[in-house]
Amino acid sequence: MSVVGIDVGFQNCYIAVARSGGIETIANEYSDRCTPACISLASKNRTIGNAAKSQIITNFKNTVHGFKKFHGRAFDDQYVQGEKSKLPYNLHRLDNGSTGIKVRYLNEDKVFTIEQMTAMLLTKLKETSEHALKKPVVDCVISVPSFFTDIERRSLMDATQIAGLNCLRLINDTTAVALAYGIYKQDLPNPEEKPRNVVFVDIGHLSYQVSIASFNKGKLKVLATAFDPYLGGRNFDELLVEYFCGDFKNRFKLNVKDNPRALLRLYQECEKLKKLMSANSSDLPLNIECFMNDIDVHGKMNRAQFEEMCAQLLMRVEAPLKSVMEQSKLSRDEIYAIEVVGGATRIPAIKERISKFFGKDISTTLNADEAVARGCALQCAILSPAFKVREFSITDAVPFPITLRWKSPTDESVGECEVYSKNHAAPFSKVITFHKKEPFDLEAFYSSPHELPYPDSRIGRFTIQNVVPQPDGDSSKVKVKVRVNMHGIFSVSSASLIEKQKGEAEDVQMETEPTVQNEGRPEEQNKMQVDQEGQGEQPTEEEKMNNSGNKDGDKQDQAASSSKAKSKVKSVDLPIWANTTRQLDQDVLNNFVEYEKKMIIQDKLEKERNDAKNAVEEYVYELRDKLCSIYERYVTEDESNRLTIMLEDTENWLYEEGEDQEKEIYQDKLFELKKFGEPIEERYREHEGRPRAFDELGKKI
Ligand code: ATP
Ligand code: K
Ligand code: MG
Repeated sequence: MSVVGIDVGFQNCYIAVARSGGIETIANEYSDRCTPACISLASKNRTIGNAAKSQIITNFKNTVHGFKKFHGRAFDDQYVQGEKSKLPYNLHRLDNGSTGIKVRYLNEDKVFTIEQMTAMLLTKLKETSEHALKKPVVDCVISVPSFFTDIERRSLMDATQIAGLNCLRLINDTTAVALAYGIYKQDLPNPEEKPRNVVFVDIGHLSYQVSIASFNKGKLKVLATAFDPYLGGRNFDELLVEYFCGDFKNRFKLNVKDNPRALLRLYQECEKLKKLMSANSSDLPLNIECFMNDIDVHGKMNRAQFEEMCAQLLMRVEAPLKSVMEQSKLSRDEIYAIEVVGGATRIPAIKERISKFFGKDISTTLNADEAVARGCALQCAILSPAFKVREFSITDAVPFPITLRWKSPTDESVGECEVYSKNHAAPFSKVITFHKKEPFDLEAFYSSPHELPYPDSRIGRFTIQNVVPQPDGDSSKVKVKVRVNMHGIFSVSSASLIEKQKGEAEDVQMETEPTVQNEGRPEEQNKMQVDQEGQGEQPTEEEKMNNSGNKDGDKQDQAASSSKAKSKVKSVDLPIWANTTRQLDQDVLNNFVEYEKKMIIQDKLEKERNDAKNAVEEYVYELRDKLCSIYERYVTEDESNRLTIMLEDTENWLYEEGEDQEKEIYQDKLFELKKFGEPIEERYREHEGRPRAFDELGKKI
């Protein structure tokens, strides 16, 4: 089993793996630990990561980046439409209304879903980890913004499947960071002591997330989360770009926005400038040669100017901090530390704002770029039976309250109840008891649409099927289990009908109000981290759905349990028909899995073909070089002339007819050349070897 953690960022992805020594962040084939979230589609293959990033300008229409937030979004979504005008590549409405990306691939127009795009990225990250671990990678833990809703999480899970990964957990970014912070701390308070409260801030390229977690020995509990989904490093780049577009228009009469290539270049240069300004407060230059219309442009900026320009953005730093503090009801002096990660927290003005809010210095003890991935790998190690790690229990928080509404086809009565309040512990299961005579619908939705960073509050509709009355015509007791699982995804996981047996109490009510029971975290029952907070295996607490239903519910449960002694209770599993919004059908998903495999093979073949071509080219240069140096003494003039002509022909061929051939053709070509080259090499080796052997011998004598 592989132990891999993947941070899929809006801009940057990181991988951490568990190896014998512990958790390690790994580098890709460019010796870079950061893999850009970028995919470039072309006529023969696709490139992903660093190689794709270098195509952003040259192949801008087919180089896809900045798509993470399209997960689960309709094409008509306001955010999608807003992005559409800014992106150099084309978005496309899919038949089911979701967002697709239209590119030229293998000389055809092709529309990919967002799940497919992220799967491509995951394929790359999977390969990188396989290369590092030298074995197949399937199991992993992947990070997700804490504010991602059900639909966005399901969409990301689909992507993991397309890439052939088994995602053991989608873990919230800030929770992964909290784990990376806590697991190695030796001095956490004992369980019975007051916990240590730490604030975690992650500001990336797109989003800003905050959480507060409380730590005791061996455990962490997320108390509250807050966010600004659209505040990140990108906003600062945009302001710089806006400024220089204006500046270049004034001084050079250039309309940068009309030229996608120039605009993309300006974005890259502005991002570099922004980073430089984090380390330097003096005037800094921005120079781009041959920017547009053969004009070289130059401008400058300093940190003070930049901060003034960004005042509006900087004002937004405070709100999420205020929100988590209010939710947690902690005072500022109860905060032990403020740990910041994410690239954009390197902006000095952002750090200042955070530090000012708390009235104390912030800590940067974690690796700002790698902490999320490391936390993911740690979570994966905890979940892996094959890996020994320190016991550590993680209780996350539900970011948005969830309500369940129920209704029967013939029944007028509609009821609803908030099953998960904001910041309720997660993962967590609950059992709800209904009294029904016929199948009924449960509708799950987020209770407060106004605080949801997503336009649709629906989660899904679940029909509890095969419900029948008891033989005596009474309602049946139906137990429905709902849960927020390891991924932060809601589901109605099972339902069962409790059959009344002979001798059972006769006093069962007709249609009483349902009752809710907390069931804890079944996923973790078999794991080492059994929770200490009363969410363990046993149902501990009973929540009442509705005031009016309280007493009846109680009475009835007592009646049922007291009658248990008299008769056995038989329970029958009921099928559930689930309709969750905008999730890929299984057969569609299967097709995507197959197509991804095809693309992987295509990329591999193309790589082999390219390698074969490069091998010919390299051999030509190498042999030509050696012919007039070390091989000179071992070839006749005639031989040398013939070979030189041959090499020249091959070189010309490579630029013309041989520019684009099958792998075998290149292999044949190389074979032909080697037929001439190798005997020379042989003679050279023999000769070179001889005097040395003689010397050695000489020494011995
Ligand atoms: P998200 O978390 O929003 O999905 P991400 O994880 O890809 O995005 P990060 O890698 O954490 O984002 O951060 C990238 C951002 O940090 C970019 O905007 C980048 O320009 C910015 N950044 C990196 N280094 C610096 C620096 N020294 N100064 C200012 N900004 C920086
Ligand atoms: K990242
Ligand atoms: Mg991030």
